[in-house]
Amino acid sequence: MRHLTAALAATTTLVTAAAALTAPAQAGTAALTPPPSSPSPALPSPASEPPSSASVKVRPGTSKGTGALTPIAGADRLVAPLGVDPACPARIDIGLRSDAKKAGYATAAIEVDKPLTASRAMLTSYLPPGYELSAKLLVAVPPGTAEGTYGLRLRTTTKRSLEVPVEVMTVDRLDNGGNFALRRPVTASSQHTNANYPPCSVADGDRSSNGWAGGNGWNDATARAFPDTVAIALGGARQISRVDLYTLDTERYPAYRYGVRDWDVQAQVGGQWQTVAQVRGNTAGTVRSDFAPVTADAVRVVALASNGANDYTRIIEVEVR
Ligand SMILES: [Ca+2]
Repeated sequence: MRHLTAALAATTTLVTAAAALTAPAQAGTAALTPPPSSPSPALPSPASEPPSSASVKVRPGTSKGTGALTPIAGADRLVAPLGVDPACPARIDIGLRSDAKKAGYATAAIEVDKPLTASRAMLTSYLPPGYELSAKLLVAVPPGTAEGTYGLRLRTTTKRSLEVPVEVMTVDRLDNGGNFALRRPVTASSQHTNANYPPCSVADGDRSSNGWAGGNGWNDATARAFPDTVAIALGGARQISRVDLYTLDTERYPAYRYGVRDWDVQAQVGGQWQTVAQVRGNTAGTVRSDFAPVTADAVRVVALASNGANDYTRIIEVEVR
């Protein structure tokens, strides 16, 4: 069964990678995403796009001609917090670089120490010399996993391997950089039927809109109906005076059309929500709100209006200091 699953995964990957390589003038990192289309009210919501976490990207380069196939990772370690919403697992970019003389199939097996689980068991594609292949890998930490360091390994068919330590720790032990919201529990007024927009993604530590439709931002479920709310528990009473909101903002989906326009920032003080900041008429991707310090155990964003025709609330990240 395991063999069959791997074979199926490999087939799917080959098809997508082959499509990427034949796309004209699209050999860059965005090869697998559709070409940008001009923004118009008729555009479907980005919420209808497939998850980018499932895609494999191919990047051109120059082969050193050594014949080697080298496993690569986007970071030298991965921190995987314990007890977080399973809809927002730890993520890392993994890939393969080919220094072959000729094009061929590049394959790596992906192994992770139990009880952790990885979203794919294999990475494979037809790869020209000098090209790099990359994909997002999700690493899940089951409840009850002991804290500590676990191994994540990429093994190629040419016997090269790369080990990335996965550090499992409680949220309280994370280096949050002063952001009290990081990896804390998130609740939202609604959740899109597409599972790629989970509320927990607004506190996953990833501010980049490039992860949109890949599990890195919240899209509510009630188009043209406001308010929409997303609340983050802070893990205890914290003195706070600043909230940074990152709304959807990419070249294809700019904030002035797809981002949140009007919202209130509220802090829960002594069990009561109080408005500490208001933003109106926003067209930017990032907005910082400073306010007089309050001691709060939760923060919520009350979205009142969005820019653009689809009128969803789309939030990539909320940071609280
Ligand atoms: Ca995020």
